[in-house]
Amino acid sequence: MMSILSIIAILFVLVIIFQITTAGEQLSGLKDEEEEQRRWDGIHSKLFVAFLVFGMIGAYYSIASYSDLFLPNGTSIHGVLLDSMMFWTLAAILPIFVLTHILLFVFAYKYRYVESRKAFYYPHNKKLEMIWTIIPAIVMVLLVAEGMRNWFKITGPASENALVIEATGEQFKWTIRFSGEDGDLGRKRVRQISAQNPYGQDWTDEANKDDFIAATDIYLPVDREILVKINSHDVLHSFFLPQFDVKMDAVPGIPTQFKFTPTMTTKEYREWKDDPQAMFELACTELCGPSHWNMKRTFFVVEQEEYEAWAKEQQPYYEQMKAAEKEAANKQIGELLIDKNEVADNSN
Ligand SMILES: [Cu+2]
Repeated sequence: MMSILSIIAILFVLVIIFQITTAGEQLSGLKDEEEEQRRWDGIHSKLFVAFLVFGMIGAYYSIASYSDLFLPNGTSIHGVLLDSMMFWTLAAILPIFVLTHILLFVFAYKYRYVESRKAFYYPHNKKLEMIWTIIPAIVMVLLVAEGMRNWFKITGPASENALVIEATGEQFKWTIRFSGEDGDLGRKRVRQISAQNPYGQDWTDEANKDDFIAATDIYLPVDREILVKINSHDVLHSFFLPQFDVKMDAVPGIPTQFKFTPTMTTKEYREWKDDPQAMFELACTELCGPSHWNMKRTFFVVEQEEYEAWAKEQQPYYEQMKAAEKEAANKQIGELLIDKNEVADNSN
């Protein structure tokens, strides 16, 4: 036992001697390291400035060269409001963004380590803190207040003259129901959903009987307020009309709505875009499953008279359903008659 302890003690002393003899070397190594560190500090501080310059050029270049791909100017009344909000938000943020980034990167260069310079201790400045708290707070309140004002315009109750339509999202299509001649969308009940009544329209509500579902083409009148009631049958979808700055989630069990007024017909839009094939689009903008891409529809915006003529041609879903029921009943009667004749033939 003693021998083991002796060996450990000797080893311990040896380690101490080794440490003392190499301390000098380690100190000089530290000095080299410190010099190396300073050299890199200098390089880093210059790289900060280079990053600032290239970053700013890159940001400008990307805005300039991709601005064609940005959303088109609002072709609806509230779209113009949203665009102006976007403009004022950027007008408030951009100068501050540029200024603070210049200070951030230039200061990293300007105040890099210099041996002869000593750091200046500057812990507190009440005035400065007041300025950078109060001014952004006022700007934020103004931007949010304007946002709330526009939000209530978009989601608030529709005017008397508004056209009420309903968009139902499901995997993987949009169904657009129009309120028909009475201007009222009929009630729906989840429990009434069946193969013959896929949207659960309540046939005891008279308002349902003239509601029609747009089969292929969708027509909307120009310069008239349109209230879209949005809902979903299965998962989350999102009702998106990019050219009209309309976007609202379709949430199963929670009806949402969006009010907008198109100010440009498809014809005018085509002339404006200089593209005779240009169409207004409806898309789903919530990744909702494997055929999400397939939830696209196109639609026409036309003058009120043309819209009315189109709406008159549409057959209400109720009539379609009754016709199908009648046809099925006739077929059944036909089959029964054939059966009866066969029985009569056989007995002869
Ligand atoms: Cu979807």
